[in-house]
Amino acid sequence: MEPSNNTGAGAQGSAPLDVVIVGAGFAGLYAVHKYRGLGFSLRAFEAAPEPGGTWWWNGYPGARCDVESLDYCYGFDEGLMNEWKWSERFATQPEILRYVEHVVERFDLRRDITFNARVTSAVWDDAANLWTVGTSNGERVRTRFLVTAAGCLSLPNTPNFPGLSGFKGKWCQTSAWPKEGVDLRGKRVAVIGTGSSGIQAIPVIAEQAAHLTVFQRTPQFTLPQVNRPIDPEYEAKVRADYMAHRQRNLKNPAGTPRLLIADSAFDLTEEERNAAYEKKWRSGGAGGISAIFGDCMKNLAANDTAAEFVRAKIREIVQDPDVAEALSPRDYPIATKRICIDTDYYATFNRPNVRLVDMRVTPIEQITPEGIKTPAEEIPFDVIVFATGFDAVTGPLLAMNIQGVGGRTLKEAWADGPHTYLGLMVAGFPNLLTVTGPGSPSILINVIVAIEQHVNWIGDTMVHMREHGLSRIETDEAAQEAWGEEVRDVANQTLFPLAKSWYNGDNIEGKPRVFLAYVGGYPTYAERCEKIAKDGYTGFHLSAPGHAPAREARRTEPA
Ligand code: NA7
Repeated sequence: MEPSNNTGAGAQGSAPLDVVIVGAGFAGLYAVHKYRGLGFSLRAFEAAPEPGGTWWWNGYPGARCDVESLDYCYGFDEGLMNEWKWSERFATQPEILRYVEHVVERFDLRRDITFNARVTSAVWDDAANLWTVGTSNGERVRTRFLVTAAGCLSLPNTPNFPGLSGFKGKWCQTSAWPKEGVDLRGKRVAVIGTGSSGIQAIPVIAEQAAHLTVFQRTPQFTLPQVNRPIDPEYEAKVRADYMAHRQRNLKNPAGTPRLLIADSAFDLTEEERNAAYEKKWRSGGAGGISAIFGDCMKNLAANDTAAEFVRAKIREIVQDPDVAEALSPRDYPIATKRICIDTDYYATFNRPNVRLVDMRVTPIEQITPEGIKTPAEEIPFDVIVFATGFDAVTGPLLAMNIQGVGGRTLKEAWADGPHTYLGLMVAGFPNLLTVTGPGSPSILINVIVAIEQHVNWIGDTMVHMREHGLSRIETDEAAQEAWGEEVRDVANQTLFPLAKSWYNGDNIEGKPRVFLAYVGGYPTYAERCEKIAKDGYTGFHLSAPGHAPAREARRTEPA
């Protein structure tokens, strides 16, 4: 691991930095590249020893992206797009990390990143108009702008089952998978949790373990991923004009290729509709069964046609009708919990070494030294795998101990749930810019598209401020309340609020129930951000309170 060339920059007694970036995942890496290229002095801090963010931590068996490789990559540099070749339709976690490493090398990003350094505090100094950022390795640096790129799914939902500390076997989490790996061969393994991570891991673990028991609290809808080596014909078509492909995607709500075939599921006969679902089921790809018809996420009856199609598939695949029924979601509309895509998930329950425990019938009472106890039995295990997800979107921001104007903490400001303007700023926290923050499209779209738009918008804003001698940007309560209402309104026009889901914060005890993302789609959101900037930053206040103007632009184009 290369040390940061930048160690010590921004420390007390030296000139403050222009920007501190929190995180070196996809968002942080692009921010380092972009802002360096714009001539800002900067440092990034990353908790992990290597770049990659959530992809670095989530190394569980079967970890794989659920957006197609040709789309789940940066679009800011045509050379990078053209030179990197993906091997599979959906990249594995190791291949994504190889891509990340390539990007880091290509743009020489390592020198501005300090690894093994978690940001543990950020305190706003209203007189100096600066943030002081503290890290777990004991550094204190001052910076004009604080840009959080800490990821939406990066703070694990740590299991707190009674008795866990006394468990004599090994336990681990998909979200922090041991780098040395976990030998599951011949072991009695439990997996708790059946979200995307559990659903990807379960079929792979079933092949390794002597016996696998899956503890399911809520059944999930999942569709076949139909992963395969990249189709050379499709790849050639995309690569013939990769940038144009990317631009076309940006016109679609999710920032990925368009799947819509009709405004309503009822525009087609039942036979035609099921044929469309069947085609989607067979062709695989991102979980877009909900994107085929325009009313799937708005009309319960339309949604149920897709849900019932998948339930029929479960009955067809799973041999034991009781297990099939236990695996069939019935109490929330399809895709209102993040839809999963899998390789042989439902079929895995036909294996003789796999068993499903329905926690709605027999919940986990406690972990014992030997295994897991339910009201019906105690099951012995050698390994327990927690695939219990994340404190999504707000968790990583709140964990940083951010203190804004007057010492008010972000925790206090968000006691009743997150309040932001555009998911980018919070009233009372000047010069704090949150990449893919709550209230932005983030988790509902191809997140790399969301990241690039935010990083670019923030970069343009910092340049605008520099050019106009401005050093402080903030939003106000009125702007963020209006935005919050809009985010709520668009969510309430959909079926999303009907599910108990991490989208609403339901998975974390005590977390206020707020829909965490903007459902209005990428194009509407991005246009709004552009218009706001063009109109003179409506809803933001830009000023230069008692400070020398920011430095003149130093344009150093990246290599
Ligand atoms: P998810 O989707 O939040 O899934 C977590 C799973 O763990 C889900 O099935 C939960 O059940 C279950 N869970 C959580 N806490 C418990 C407890 N205490 N007991 C039993 N079961 C529990 O996280 P993933 O990591 O799978 O995926 C997150 C995202 O990463 C995914 O959407 C993709 O975008 C990539 P629940 O449904 O809450 O009843």
